[in-house]
Amino acid sequence: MGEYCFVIGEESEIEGYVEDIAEKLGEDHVEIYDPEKEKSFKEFSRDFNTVVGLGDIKDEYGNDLKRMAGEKLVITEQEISNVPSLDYEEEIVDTIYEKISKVDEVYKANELMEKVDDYDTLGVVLHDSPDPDAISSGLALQYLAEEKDTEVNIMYSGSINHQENKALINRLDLDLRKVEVEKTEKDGSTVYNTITEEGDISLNEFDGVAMLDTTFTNSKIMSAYPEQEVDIVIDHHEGWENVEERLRGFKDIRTDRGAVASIMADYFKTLDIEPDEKVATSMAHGILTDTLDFDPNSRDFSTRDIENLSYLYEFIDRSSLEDIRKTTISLSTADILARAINNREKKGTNIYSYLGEVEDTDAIPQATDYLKKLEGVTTSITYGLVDDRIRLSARNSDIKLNIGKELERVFENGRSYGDFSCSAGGSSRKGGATIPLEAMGMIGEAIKDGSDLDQYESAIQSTIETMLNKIGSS
Ligand SMILES: [Mn+2]
Repeated sequence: MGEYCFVIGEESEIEGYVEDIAEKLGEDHVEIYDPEKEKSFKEFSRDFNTVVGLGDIKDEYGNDLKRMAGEKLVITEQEISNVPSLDYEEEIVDTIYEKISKVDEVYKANELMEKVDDYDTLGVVLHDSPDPDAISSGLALQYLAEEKDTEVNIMYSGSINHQENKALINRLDLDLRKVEVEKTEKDGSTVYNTITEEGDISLNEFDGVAMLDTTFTNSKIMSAYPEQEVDIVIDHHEGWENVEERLRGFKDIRTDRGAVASIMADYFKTLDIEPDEKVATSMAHGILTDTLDFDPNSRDFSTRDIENLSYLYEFIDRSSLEDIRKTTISLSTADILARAINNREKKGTNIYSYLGEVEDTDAIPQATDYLKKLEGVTTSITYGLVDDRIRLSARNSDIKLNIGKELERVFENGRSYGDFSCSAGGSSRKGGATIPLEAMGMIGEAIKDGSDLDQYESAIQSTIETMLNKIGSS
């Protein structure tokens, strides 16, 4: 099913550009209505988010076009007539594309607000040990939800250790709920309890559940609710395939974005709601952190992320943002960075490092960035043991290598892991993987039986390293 349905006016000059526009929008997302072949337009268009009418509305068919596309969107030839000349094909395609993608954002933003309006209370789950992007996106949703009198509770599990996160929370006095996930065996099956400092909490007590900046695999809270369906998902990560049955409402995944905070900024802009200083400052910090200050060697981001940052700058408190960003490295992070250096293994221009048990998960990507800076390194990978899983992060600047795809190949397709699924992926420049210990055969068995983890560390390390040695070998 396509997302966009195109209706093209008779003898329209725009027709010549349709193919290029469709390619830009992603051909899977576009279908063109053919009045000769198809069922009635009304029936045909029902399945689409966006109906785009393209053509000349001055001619007789123009009225039909308007009627057919209804309220949704009609782009007329007159509207693009200010494009200098029809020779500027690319410019015409871009103009039309921009109009179409913006209208989609209007729908998305309105759809989100309608969805939020359905609930009196909304539980918002962030990824474990949330980073500034996750935290600020939670705040942004909370702020937007106030418009609908919906109460938002922002929850996370793991810890907030990263120096910049602590500064963000303290300086802006943010209110997040830390949730401990306790695993117990009862009558042969696993039971999870989710507990906060104020007592037990259950996702079921909220009218709606949202996930921000996290997939199912990166949230311990969600793993405690394997049956839980989710009402609102906003994310920029891969990994949303094969979970459709758990999503029952609003879904906005934009993998070309550097930060979820940037998607949230789109909503503010589109809905014409101004963020307050606290929300805007956190969001700016979220975008800057997730894009590593727009470092083209490290992260993927789009020009929209930059536009959104400058939009947020109108509302931020500059001195707070400065304070948050110039905080020093915490001792626990420094310790992880030291381990990354000490345990490094160099294979050609690749560098790997096992970080041991890691509590401060934010330190893992920081360690990867750090190793990447070493002379002669094109690809850096660090991994650490976080509770019962290995968390791995990768950075790459070797243009011959797509590290996200390689991790996916090595850890997902190459698994012999029974029922336990690893998640792995990313882009050409950065990637990550989560590998449950249970997936690691003998090691998993032994650890489940309660054996001391220490004696398996070298086995874990060599297992992962064997996998990593396959990178770039296909
Ligand atoms: Mn993010």
